[in-house]
Amino acid sequence: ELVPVKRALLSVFDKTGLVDFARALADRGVELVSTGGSYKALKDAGLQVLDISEVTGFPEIMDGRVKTLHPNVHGGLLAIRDDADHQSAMAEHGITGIDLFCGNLYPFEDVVASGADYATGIENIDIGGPAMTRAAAKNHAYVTVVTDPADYDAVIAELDANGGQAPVALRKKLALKAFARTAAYDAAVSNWMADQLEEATPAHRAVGGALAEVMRYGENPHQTAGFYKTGENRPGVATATQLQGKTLSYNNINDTDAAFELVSEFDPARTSAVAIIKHANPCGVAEGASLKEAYELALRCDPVSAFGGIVALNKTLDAAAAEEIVKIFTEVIIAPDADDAAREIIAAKKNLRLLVTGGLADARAKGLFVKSVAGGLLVQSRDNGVVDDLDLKVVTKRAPSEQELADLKFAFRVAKHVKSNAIVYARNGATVGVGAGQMSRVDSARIAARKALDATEAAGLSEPLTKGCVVASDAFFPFADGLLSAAEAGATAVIQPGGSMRDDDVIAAADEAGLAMVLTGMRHFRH
Ligand code: 93A
Repeated sequence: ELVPVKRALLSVFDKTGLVDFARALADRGVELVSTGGSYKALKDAGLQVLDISEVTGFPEIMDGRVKTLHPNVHGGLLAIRDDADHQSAMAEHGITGIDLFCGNLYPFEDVVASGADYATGIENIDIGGPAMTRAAAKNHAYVTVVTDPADYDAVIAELDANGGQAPVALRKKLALKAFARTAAYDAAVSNWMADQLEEATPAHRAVGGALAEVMRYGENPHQTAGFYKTGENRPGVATATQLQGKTLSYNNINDTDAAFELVSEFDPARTSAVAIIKHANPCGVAEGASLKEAYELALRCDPVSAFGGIVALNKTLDAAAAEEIVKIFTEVIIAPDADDAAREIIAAKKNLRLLVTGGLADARAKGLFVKSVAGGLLVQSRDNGVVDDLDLKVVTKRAPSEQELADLKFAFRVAKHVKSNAIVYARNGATVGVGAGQMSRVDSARIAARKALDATEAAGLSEPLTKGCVVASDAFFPFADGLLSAAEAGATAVIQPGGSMRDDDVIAAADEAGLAMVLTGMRHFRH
């Protein structure tokens, strides 16, 4: 159950805490072995340490590509200590057992996220590190593998609590963490390689990731759940830093992702934008001259649903917006960053989670979307279609005005993120009614109109918010009815993919109602 730790091999890229950890090991009589840069750091700190080349009897070659890939290293990590054959192999070849491996890898994910070129990406694929990590993790019956500086103190504490020996529970737990790390690392390498290929398809990509967190429960309390991270270093809910608040639940993560992906569609150089999400659907999205204004307009769309929602912003959260947001109960705020004044305002709400991502998601990024079905996984490429890139065709007698066109694009951008059937009413860069997730498009249109009336009433306006609004549909109108119900509500312009057998009828009905209609040629189903 307990194994002594006599020799440790340390080979880390991230040298955080290395010297203190190594010193603590040395103080407990552990012999230290280390590689190039790590060796130097330890030597400089005055520790007694053996260079890896003295273990391998081989110099570091090929710019460091081969420094630890040697039987003396891997034999020392993999030997079954109480197996006679393994013992004699060690004796015959002069292999000394390595009882603790401390390593972290070349920062491949960070390097490719910073836009490194192909050759730099390739050079940052660590080979020796994962090999040692996996060897040590496989042989956790005898070896302790430490892959995270955050665990250094706990490892020393465990050794002290067990007379300098490593307990089996610790070794197992750390081995699991080590395999999760190498799995995520290889997934990141695989996904980056796939991104480099023009024709990347799911077949080229690593599906899945490493378990990063076990959650209290899933979508419902009787379901178990975990958060798996692919290791892709893109701004979003999986890589965000949580500055405060309770831990995120399964539903929080799902909704926060939907919120941030949506708000990331709005270029911060052009506009301030806010999305409020409930149950993965937007209940209000708006652009504004400031985040505060955008938030107020987004909230106006459906103030009842916004209660307990998720708020995503496309720019650094400022105090003015923060002050508005904390006025009602909100579960999560996610933004590229938050300034000090805003952080202070949010800090007064202890439970409110604040996440910062360091940037926006790239709406055009390739990626995978995975969904499970009984006995299988459905995998498709991410919906990275952006309305700005589409060839919009005016099909009605009347062309949309400039303001209508801006609103049409806005509405279609939002509709992409609404569960099908999606109908979005928008006016002056703000949603005024969202119809989501209905089995018939005409029902979604009616619900959107109904919600716009509610919002009008809640805002105490005399003129309906739908007057002069535009309408977006995520897929074609199969009949004119949905479109006419939108016109009846006050819409003057329509954006939809087109492609129905009855497009001609729908266009004729639009003309008759004096609507301007634009076809995108791209559908945004989201089921
Ligand atoms: O280039 S490698 O794949 N070849 C190796 O043999 C090797 N051994 C350790 N990279 C290798 N490493 C990595 O070097 C470790 O995973 C760690 O990230 C880094 C430590 O190097 P140094 O101690 O010289 O700073």
